Amino acid sequence: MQQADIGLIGLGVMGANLALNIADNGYRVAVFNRTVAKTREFYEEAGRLKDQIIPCDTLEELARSIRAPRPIILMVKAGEAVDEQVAALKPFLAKEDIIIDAGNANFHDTVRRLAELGPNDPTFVGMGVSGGEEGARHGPSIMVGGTAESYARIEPVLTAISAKFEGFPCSALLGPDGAGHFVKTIHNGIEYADMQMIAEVYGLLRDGLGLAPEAIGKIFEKWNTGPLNSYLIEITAKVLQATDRKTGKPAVDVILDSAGQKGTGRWAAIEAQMLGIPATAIEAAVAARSISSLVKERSDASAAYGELGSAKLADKGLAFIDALEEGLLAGKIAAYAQGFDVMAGASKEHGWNIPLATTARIWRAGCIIRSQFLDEIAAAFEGREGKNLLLAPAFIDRMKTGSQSLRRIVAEAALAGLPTPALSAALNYFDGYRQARGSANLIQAQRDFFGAHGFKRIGEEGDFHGPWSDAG
Ligand code: NBP
Repeated sequence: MQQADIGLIGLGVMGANLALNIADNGYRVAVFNRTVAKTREFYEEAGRLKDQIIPCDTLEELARSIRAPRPIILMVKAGEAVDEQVAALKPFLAKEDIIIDAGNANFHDTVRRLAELGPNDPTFVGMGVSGGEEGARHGPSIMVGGTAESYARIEPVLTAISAKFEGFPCSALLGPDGAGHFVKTIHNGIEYADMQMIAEVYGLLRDGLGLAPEAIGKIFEKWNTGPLNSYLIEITAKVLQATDRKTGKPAVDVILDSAGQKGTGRWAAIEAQMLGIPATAIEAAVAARSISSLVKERSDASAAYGELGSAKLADKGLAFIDALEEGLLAGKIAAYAQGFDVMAGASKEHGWNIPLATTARIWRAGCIIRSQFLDEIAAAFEGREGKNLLLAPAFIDRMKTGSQSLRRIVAEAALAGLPTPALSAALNYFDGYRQARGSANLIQAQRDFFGAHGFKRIGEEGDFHGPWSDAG
């Protein structure tokens, strides 16, 4: 039998769809799943693509079914499952083979896995994949970390299966070892912030303006034709206009207000903190999910405190809805500026050389945060890699007006007692970032007072101590 071009382990939601995508693009793919029955089921349901698929019951059979040197994609649960699969696979692989971990790995694990490989072990590539089930099947965004040689060998298949933005493939090598998984982590962090800000605006429209889901859905639908145009706004419009089959009520009204998280958003916030780079909108979004999970406590607190704000927005004019659109975009710009800054910082710290313009480019299609807006971000980073997005001329103009709307909606929401953690964080980041003289002079003085940490003086080199003992 003709051998496969590539192997894939893990036929869950993502793996099965990725395998079909590979087969659909004319490549022969050998597949293996821990639960063998799933492999058979997958193969039987592959329809016209069956000829391109080689189902394997063992890893040995999988290795034998792929033409050497073998590229093998791992699409299993992140964590121990990856270590187990790598260990189980190694005896059947050669030095020239490549194991590609396509799950949502923590980049520290990717770096460790690479370091653990011996001189005769296969190469390891850490590959972030975004786009969910649909993306995996018809074109995800693919963020690769590895050597240029490994990427050159897998590039044709990755280019073929990736999403395309105006013909441009959304797959790229973003740096060595953990760079691809790191970028995927930050992608997810930005996704958290984006989703949270959208949810906050929905909350203001629902609780502040008293609009029904369908009407809010129509507003998002309209926004999706403007500068906010994106996959997340598009699905939000659809979700808000969907009806629950069981009750006939709007679907969102029967869904518990408690959002889960698998950890990638939290990793993004942790990495930002570790690097000392502000990512407050991402952090706020992660914390908002944690607060959302406190269903019983929130209910108790609601009863204990009652309404402290007006609970309704004072400004109910149509202009306020326009301000929400512009403010949401401004919040989004600040959140993306943070995410890209974290990538620039990590790139420097780990010597990755992550190309930010390319990263924005491969997020324009296929992934969950895909949007036209990312095309503008890519253009903004062209020739000014590593600089904060808020200093890009095109974004300065936008933020000058957009921040005023963001300020207005955050202020109104605060007076109404309605939470906007991510939008507020974005606004405060923007205001802090553009303040030439902040208030940290006092922090320096306090630190020197209680810990003799010393401080820097304006316009003078060296460390100084304050006259605190004179102050009594
Ligand atoms: P699923 O839960 O649908 O599938 C998990 C797969 O991992 C199954 O094939 C399962 O095999 C296999 N597996 C597990 Br669980 N433990 C294993 C082990 N110890 N050894 C070997 N195989 C094991 O997950 P999924 O949604 O397809 O996600 C796969 C990866 O892709 C994860 O890292 C996830 O974070 C990432 N990801 C998911 C999405 C998404 O939208 N779902 C998007 C982007 C990335 P079994 O059939 O024997 O249980």
